Amino acid sequence: MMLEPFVTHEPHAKPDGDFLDAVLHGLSLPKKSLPSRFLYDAHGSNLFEHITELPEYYPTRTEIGLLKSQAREIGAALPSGAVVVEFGSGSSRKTELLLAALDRPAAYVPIDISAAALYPAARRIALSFPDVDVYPVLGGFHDLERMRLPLGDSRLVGFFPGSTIGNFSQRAAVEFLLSARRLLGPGAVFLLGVDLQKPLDILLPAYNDADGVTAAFNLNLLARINRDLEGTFDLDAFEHAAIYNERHQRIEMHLRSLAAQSASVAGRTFSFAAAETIHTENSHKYTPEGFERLARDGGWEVSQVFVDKNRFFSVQLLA
Ligand code: AVJ
Repeated sequence: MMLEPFVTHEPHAKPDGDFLDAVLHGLSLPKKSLPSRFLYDAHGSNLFEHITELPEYYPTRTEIGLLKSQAREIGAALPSGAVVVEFGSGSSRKTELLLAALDRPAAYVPIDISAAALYPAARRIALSFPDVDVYPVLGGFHDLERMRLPLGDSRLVGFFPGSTIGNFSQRAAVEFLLSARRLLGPGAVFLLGVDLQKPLDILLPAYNDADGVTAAFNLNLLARINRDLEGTFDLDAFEHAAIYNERHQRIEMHLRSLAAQSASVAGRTFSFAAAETIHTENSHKYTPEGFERLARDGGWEVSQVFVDKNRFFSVQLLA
């Protein structure tokens, strides 16, 4: 379709200049950790796409199943002529399902930090939904505060699928919800994918798949450090570990050192004891009550919850 409706905003997004700072900082902490957003370089994003197709990884297919099978109910709960604002839109794969469920959606505002993901996906949506105006916005979650939507409308529908909110700490999740509230305004609603607590025999294999794709995804972070930051990590000397932290009700991904060793990054050396880990990701699992509290702390009220028949995953409508 035409590119006329595309409005490109000044990119607030920092390039990967902060990768080095984050790695030097994270490896200097008494408990080593690295921010999970760095897992998603081009190679990591491909590996994650592969993860979403694994038999053990239930979240993506369950959420897509929900958006399809309950499309009528979801559509009925949302305003007609909606303006959909998606946070971290990536490939916008689930967006088509939401737009198809809505009554005459007016506009789509995908927000993503990766221009390479944002613009092709925005163009694809514009082509498949000729009546929807598409306004891609290049930016990250930290830019939300400074963003201004060019729409000033009361039919705003925020969209944040994938249970990405589960990767945030409690505090970051509350701050994100408050920012989204400020950006979208008091009349808006917000549709989020939220992963639910479930037995460990389902949960653990989802993050420890038999083919080792999740292991490759996790270890790619060290490969990326070697590639981009003159790192000297021996990839065979670390293993992927995913554990359930009962106290924090979350899956944690770690990279565990198989021996006492050291590795350097941009000329700085870090030592690792045998079995010491680098914490690389959290994926919180919620109870409906727990998420309700979180939403309230973030300035929203849960108005409707859509779940699959196994109660593995939820799509939550906040108002
Ligand atoms: C895309 C961040 C929601 O936490 O389940 C998948 C990322 N990490 N396997 C998740 C992930 C390991 C995924 N999120």
